[in-house]
Amino acid sequence: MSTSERYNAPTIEAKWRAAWDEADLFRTHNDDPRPKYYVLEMFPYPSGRIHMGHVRNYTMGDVVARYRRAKGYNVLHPMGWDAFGMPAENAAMQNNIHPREWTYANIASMKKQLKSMGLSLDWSREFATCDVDYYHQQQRLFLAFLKEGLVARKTSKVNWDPVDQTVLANEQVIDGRGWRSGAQVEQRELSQWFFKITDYADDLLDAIDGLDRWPDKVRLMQRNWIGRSEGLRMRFEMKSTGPDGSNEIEVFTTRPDTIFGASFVAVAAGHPLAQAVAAARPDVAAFIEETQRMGTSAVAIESAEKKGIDTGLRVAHPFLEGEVMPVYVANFILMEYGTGAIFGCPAHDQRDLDFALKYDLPVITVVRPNDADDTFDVGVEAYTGDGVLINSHFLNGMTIPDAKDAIASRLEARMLGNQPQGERKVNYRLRDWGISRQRYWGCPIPVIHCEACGIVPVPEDQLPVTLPDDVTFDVPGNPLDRHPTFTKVTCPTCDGPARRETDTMDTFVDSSWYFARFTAPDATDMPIVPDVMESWLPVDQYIGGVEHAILHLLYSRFFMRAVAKAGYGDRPEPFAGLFTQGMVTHETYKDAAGNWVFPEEVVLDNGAAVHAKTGEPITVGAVESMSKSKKNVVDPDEIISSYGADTARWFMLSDTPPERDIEWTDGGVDSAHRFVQRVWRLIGDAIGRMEDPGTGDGLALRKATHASIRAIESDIEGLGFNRAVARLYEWANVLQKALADPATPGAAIRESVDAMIRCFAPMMPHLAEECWTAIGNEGFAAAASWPKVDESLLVEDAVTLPVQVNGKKRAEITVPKDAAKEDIERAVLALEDVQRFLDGPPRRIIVVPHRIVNVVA
Ligand code: ANZ
Ligand code: ZN
Repeated sequence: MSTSERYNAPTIEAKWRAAWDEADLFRTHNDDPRPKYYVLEMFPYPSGRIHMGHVRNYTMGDVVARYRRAKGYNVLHPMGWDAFGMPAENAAMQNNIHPREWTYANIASMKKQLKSMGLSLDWSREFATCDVDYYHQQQRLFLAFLKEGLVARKTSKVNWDPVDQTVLANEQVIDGRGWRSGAQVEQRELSQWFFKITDYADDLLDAIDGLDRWPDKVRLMQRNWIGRSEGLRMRFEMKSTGPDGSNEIEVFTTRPDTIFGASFVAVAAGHPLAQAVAAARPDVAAFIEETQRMGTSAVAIESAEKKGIDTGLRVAHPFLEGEVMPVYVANFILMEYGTGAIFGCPAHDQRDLDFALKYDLPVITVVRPNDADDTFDVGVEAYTGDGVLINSHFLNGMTIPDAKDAIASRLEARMLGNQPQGERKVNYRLRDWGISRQRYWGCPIPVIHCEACGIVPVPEDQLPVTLPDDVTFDVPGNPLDRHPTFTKVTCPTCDGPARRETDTMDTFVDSSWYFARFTAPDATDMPIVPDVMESWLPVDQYIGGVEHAILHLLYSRFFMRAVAKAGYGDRPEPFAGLFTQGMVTHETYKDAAGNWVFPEEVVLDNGAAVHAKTGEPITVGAVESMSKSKKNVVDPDEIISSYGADTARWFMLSDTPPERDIEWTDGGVDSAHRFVQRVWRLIGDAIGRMEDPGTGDGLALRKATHASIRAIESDIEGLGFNRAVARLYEWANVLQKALADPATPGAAIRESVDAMIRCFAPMMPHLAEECWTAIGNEGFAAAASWPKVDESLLVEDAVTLPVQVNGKKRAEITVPKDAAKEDIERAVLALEDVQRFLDGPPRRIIVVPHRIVNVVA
């Protein structure tokens, strides 16, 4: 095919995808002797259609996969489906379609879409977590964990939605009501299954230090989630016996140094003492009810007004003879943390201060900043910084750590009743992982309840416990509960009648080991083949959304520790490298009536936005993450079928650093598409010149070629895709200039073109194949090696320019001496150190050749 024709992406792309499939190019073999590289993108939930977030995520992963393949690695790049979960059941309820049917139909259509992106995936390893084969193996893992003592059955308080008949997470309780049903949520005691992730709290925390290819923010989020705090458990003596018969209240504090600033004690609404007081005090009972209705999510607690009610009980101050403090029930104390009780020191804790101001409790400053004097007094803002103790008797003049130590030592040495009054204690915010869900569309928990024998694991030879097909969704609740035969079983131990567990597993369980299963997806006799898993893990590069920064990653880290304990291979850290990509954003549009309008329905009329059909004016709103509810979405299918996948991929990689949000604009897509066409023409022009002897040495072009290869490889390795893209624009300009010069020898042109195709192949793989064939190369560009850099050509011919933003030097950039202004501009804007100071496009860029670049933000 001649390159003088316009490049017809949709047709050409389909041809190459068929050719790759035909050649089975991306199938990975476990016994391949080359060094391994495992790149993985977080697998999608089969909602039905891919969105631009997927396109961005999978494009990045594909660039890495294709690059590493070219570098000689045996690359594992698999794909599957995170396929259990509520949406399938909702669809069943609303549309009367079986969750299985709905899910597999969605998988089929999304797979088609993913295929149209030209991703170099090993589809032979594909599975869905709702495949019986997968959840069978997951049941095996559950039983292995159970055997190892990593699973516990505990009763716990849960938020119960009486209409949907299901447990709700704290986040699903909004103003005391279920997020879906709107029903008043009840607190219920429920027996549930837990994975004992807290056994690994210290290990999970300590090992974060070793995750040096994870973003700092994610490591911090994990640390905070585990929330290790060193403190003191201390007991306050009550002045009179409580209605529950208690004579003391135990609190957990991380600031025992502030004890002389204590002015009250408070317990959680769920604390036994509060419950006992409520029995005789309707006002306390009403307060407790109100508090529990508010919901117990951290956000609800942080944002609610700090309120309490005096129980009338009093406790003695441990160091001030005769001093007593009131005991409150307060709405900001969590029952699930520490002991569910605190002492309040208003001067040094904002919540306590808000509370004290409301209820007129004393505020005694006991720590002053290092640079203040002893008259320091907090006003309406608690002082939580470093400092020196004041107003604190024997602690006066001490640092905070010394004072903490002094109080701990004294209380440890003093008896209250027959135990020391204080005990140093490490507390974790991390809770055991409750995995029970009262739902149908999940992995059945493989146990049986027998009156005589108790909990009996389903024997290995009776696995898998499969989900029955004949279920109904016409009434709320778990269909498994009311299934006539699923629940009725014979006890494997005593042969008596027994009942099958009807809870299914949290879908986070499914995604906690799929990356390990990809290494040997067809193993039927075990979930994970240890030596195969160990040969592939850790994943070298994991890419996904930051919304999974906590739970999914932490659960997976726990899981691999549990897997090791269960004897399935020792790779405690599943992800060596983690990258969290930014969102895809778009302008939002509203019509005169205030309804959201899709971008495709908006056209410009004399510069003003109007509705394409009705012509009525459209208000252009903020640029926000694409979301169905605001309709500011662009369908990947539309883009791919009209411009081709390479355009979509190129756009996703251009201009914006991958960790930042990228704004989807028509202009951006057009310019990506123009570049695809331009490369095609450029290669065509080059073909006509490749046999020319030329009169020059071609050295300038050769140097530019090799400098570009080196830059692009380091950009891709650092996941700086936008910088690699900028390099390719620059390179195309250099090549174009060289072509215009009749002195340039064909050999240098051939070298440059050949290398350029190899370098953009990871990003625009279809165009690469077409160009590859056009210049007469054999085989596939996708199977070609990365070009070798001739180091001797890398020296000189480059200048380093300082880059200023608003007059301040922020970066440096090295460019070819004869680089075009627009290339320098593009390269400068791609610099992270420049991006950081920009809030959108700059107002002006001034390039003074060979001297300096000035960006006006
Ligand atoms: C007295 C005190 C004085 C406190 C002071 C803080 C500042 P972290 O770091 O998160 O572990 N606390 C303890 N248990 C609680 C519960 N169940 N619900 C709500 N708050 C609770 O925080 C520990 C601190 O949080 C503890 O130290 C306690 O208040 C409070 F100037 O004790 B502190
Ligand atoms: Zn039995």
